[in-house]
Amino acid sequence: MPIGTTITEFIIQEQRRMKNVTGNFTALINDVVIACKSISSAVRYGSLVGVLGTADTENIQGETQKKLDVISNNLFIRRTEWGGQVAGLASEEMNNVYQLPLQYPRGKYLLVFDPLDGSSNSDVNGAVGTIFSILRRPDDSSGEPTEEDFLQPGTRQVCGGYALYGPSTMMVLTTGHGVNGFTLDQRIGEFILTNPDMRIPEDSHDFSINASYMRFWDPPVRRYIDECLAGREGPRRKDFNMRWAGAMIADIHRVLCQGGVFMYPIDRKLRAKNQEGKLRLLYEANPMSFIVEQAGGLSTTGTQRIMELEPTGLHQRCSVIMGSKSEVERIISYHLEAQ
Ligand code: AHM
Ligand code: MG
Repeated sequence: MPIGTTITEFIIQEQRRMKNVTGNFTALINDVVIACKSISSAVRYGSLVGVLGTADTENIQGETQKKLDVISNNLFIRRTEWGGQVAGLASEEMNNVYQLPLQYPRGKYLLVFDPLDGSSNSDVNGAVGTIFSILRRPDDSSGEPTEEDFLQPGTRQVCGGYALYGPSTMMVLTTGHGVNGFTLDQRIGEFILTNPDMRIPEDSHDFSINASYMRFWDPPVRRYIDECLAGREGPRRKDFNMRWAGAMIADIHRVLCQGGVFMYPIDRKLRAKNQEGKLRLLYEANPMSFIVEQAGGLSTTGTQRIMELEPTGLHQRCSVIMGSKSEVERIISYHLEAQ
C-alpha cells in the first residue's frame, strides 16, 4: 500500500484480502490504536500534567510501578474492553487475567500487553513504548477466559505490534504478512504509513546489550561481545558500535531500521534469582520476535526459537537475543559449540 495510507485504511484493505473476515479484528486494532494515542498523549505532557514519578504500588514481578505504568494500563483496558472483540486481557501490570465487566460482550480474541515498556526512561524524558500481542481464544475454552487460555506459543499470534513514544510516535505491526510502520501525524491525529514492508538490514555494526552485567554472562554471549569489541583487530575484522536505550522497543526499533542485535540474555545473576531471563515471554519477547522474524531477522533464547517456547505462566520470562539473521545465527552457533 502506498506511503500516506492511514492505519485504518491499511488494516481494512489487508483484511479484505482474507476470507471469512467479520471486521472484529479491524475493530480491535482500531481500539488498540486509540489506546496507544491516549498513552502517547499522557507520556508527551509528562510533568505538565503531573504523571511522572513513582506510584506507591508494586506489580507481580515485585517492581515498583511508575505512575505512568498504572495510567497506561488503565487507558489500555478502558479503550479495548468494551467493543466485544476480546474475551479477556492480561498485562505486565496485573497479577491475573483481567475479566471484562459484565455489561460488555465477550469476543474471540485475547489481548496481552506491556502498557509502558522501559518506564524507568519516563522520568528522564527517554523513549518508552507499548507492546501488544493478539491471540485467538482456544476453541475449547468457554465461560470467562483463564490463564491457561493465554498460554499459547508465539507461533499462534494473530498480530504483534508496538507503539514507540520517541521524538515522533510510531506504530509497528505484523499480522504475519511482513512488517509495516506508521507515524502519528499529530496535526490530524492519525497514524500514517511511513515505513512499508520493513526489512532488517543484514549488514550491520551495532550491538545492544546492558554491558554492566558482563561479569555474569554465559561464555557464548561473552565470546560474541568480546569479538565485537576487538573490532578490526579481532576475528570479525570490522569495528562495531554499542547502543543501549534501556527500553527494548527503542533498541529493537533501531535494529529494525539499521540492523544489528538486541540481547537481554539469561545470566548467572538471573539464575541465582531463579529467573529464566528478565524480559517476559507473552507480552514482550513473543510480539517483538514475531515482528523481527517477519522483517527477515531471527529471535532466539540462544538455544531455542522464542516463538516455539511453550508458556507455563502469564508472567514467564525468557532469554532474548534477536536481530539481523547472520548475527543471530552466529550467536546460536556459539551456544551450540559451548554445549
Ligand atoms: P519494563 O517492562 O519493566 O520496563 O522492563 C523491561 C525493560 C526493557 O525495555 C529493557 O530492555 C530492560 O528492561 C532494561 O533492563 P536493565 O535496567 O536491566 O538494563
Ligand atoms: Mg516491559
